[in-house]
Amino acid sequence: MAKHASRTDSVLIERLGPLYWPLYIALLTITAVGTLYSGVAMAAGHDMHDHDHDHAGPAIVLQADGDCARTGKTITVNLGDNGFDKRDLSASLCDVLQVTNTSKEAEHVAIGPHEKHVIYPGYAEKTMQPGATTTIVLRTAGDFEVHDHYHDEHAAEITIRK
Ligand SMILES: [Cu+2]
Repeated sequence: MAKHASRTDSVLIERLGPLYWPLYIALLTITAVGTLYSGVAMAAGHDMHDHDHDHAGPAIVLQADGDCARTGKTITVNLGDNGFDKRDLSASLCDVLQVTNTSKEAEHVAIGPHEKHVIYPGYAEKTMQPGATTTIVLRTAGDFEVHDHYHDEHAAEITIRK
């Protein structure tokens, strides 16, 4: 009797076994695609933008994509009383963004949305008096908003390619 029962069990397992394979593969695929997607989204800076207005969590600390021992071209932008004189910037990794306060008031260049600045590697936010220049080595690639924290309606977009 016992012999018969165990035989039935093994037949059952043999029959059910193949059914689990598609499920197992589907699960693996979903996990792999999910991991890939979140990596790509983070690199492109998209995920941050979509969720920043919904909640205020801890600041996002970006990792550098390069040490930028050698820097590329310098992109100069003026931040005046009406905001940035260039609002759609494109750069390559390790280029240098140089923002000069040409307005009559103190300014403060921040990266990311006003509600949730990102911590950009090598850049410490600080107040710029009229005439002062802030220099940012573009060590992390992605699409970012750059804004004047004291007049947050003054913003520009920058795309940094690897
Ligand atoms: Cu801000």
